[in-house]
Amino acid sequence: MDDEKVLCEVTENHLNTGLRGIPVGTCRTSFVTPTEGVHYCGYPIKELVDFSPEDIIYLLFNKELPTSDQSSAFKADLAVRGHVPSGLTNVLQTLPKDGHPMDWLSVGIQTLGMLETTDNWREDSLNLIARMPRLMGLIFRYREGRGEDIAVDDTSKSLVQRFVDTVGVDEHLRAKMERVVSTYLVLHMDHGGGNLSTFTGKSIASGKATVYSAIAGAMNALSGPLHGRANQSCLEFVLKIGTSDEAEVEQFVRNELKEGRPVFGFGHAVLSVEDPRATAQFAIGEEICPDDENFKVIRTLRKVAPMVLSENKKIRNPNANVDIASGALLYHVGLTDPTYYTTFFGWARVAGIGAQIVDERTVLRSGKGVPIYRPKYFAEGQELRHIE
Ligand code: HAX
Repeated sequence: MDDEKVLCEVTENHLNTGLRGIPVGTCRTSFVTPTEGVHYCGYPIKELVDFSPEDIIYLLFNKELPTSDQSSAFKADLAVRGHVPSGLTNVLQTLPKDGHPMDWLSVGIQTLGMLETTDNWREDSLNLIARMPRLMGLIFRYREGRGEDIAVDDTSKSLVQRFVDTVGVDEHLRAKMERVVSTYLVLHMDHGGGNLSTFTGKSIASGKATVYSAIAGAMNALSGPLHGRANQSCLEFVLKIGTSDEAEVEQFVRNELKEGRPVFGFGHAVLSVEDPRATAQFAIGEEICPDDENFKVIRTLRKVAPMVLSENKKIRNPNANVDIASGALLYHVGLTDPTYYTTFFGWARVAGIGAQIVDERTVLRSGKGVPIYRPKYFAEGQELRHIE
């Protein structure tokens, strides 16, 4: 006990600060550094951009990249697991069409759990990952009243192809949509252990609720405007700007700041440079849609906003973050309703959160698992009382 390393002196000032900076555990899947951003199992994200989502899921679960044979076998395994039980559609067709897609996602995941749970952490995580593309596509179809005309499952296809088949796409956009969604998934799969949705998911799982309940809860956490919904706000912000003229964009940014509103797509809690995930998405945009109107807006924003933001010394990082470009790319490939964007974030995170749940439940503490979460709260504004 005596030579145990002190990681953090907890003082009164730490109370009611959302556990900020308080060490709570270890994470085996990813970490974030100020200069290279997120790393998955040690690899900086910029080195992983061109891998398939399946290979990155393999990495998060096995802590090493697959060989070519392992990659094929894992893809085939996920494809076989991909069939969703038919009861799912009965539930989806009863949901309110104007409900937020994140609420549909959470209900969809919870429903999948009610229809089939194995109570094996890894099996359930992989089954859910395999069923996400179909669930995602069905959410679009049922929410938009296109439920009847649903493409059939083809178990030989990739995760992204199954989503694209289900949601439906103009054939001329198919290849671009597959590329954009595939990269989106890879870039968003994991982001350390302490972000709100991941922490929520692990916390629910620590009470031995099912993977489905834990991840449905994580999706609810992700749906907040301070967390995952920033990517929806970001594209709405880009649409509001509506010009790529440098002077007009600069004026717009200055005005947003003057009005006390955030300049979406810029700034980061950990990074001190442009997020490599933004850099990767800008590179794809320059390749597939350099003349797209929204892309032109974000290209100008990327040039102008850091200049304006850096005039304010309290802003630690004035550079582009991950949310700046994803909306413009999704919009370009035909996914034009920003209210869906956080569901893609959620879809990606199912892999990272699932892998972290498996680690916390079956690997950490020599396989015993992390006990049920129970941080300490002090009483405030309460005295000891008795009924007279
Ligand atoms: N626009 C306006 N103000 C900003 C800003 C921005 N882009 N970035 C930072 N600030 C402000 C902060 O609100 C904070 O103000 P107060 O002192 O009044 O609270 C001050 O500058 C210092 O902030 P910081 O220390 O540089 O950064 P934080 O860790 O507090 O915040 C945020 C990081 C990402 C929340 C912040 O940069 C922001 O609000 N950005 C705009 C919204 C956005 O793009 N969100 C998506 C984040 C994506 C992400 O992190 N993914 O992982």
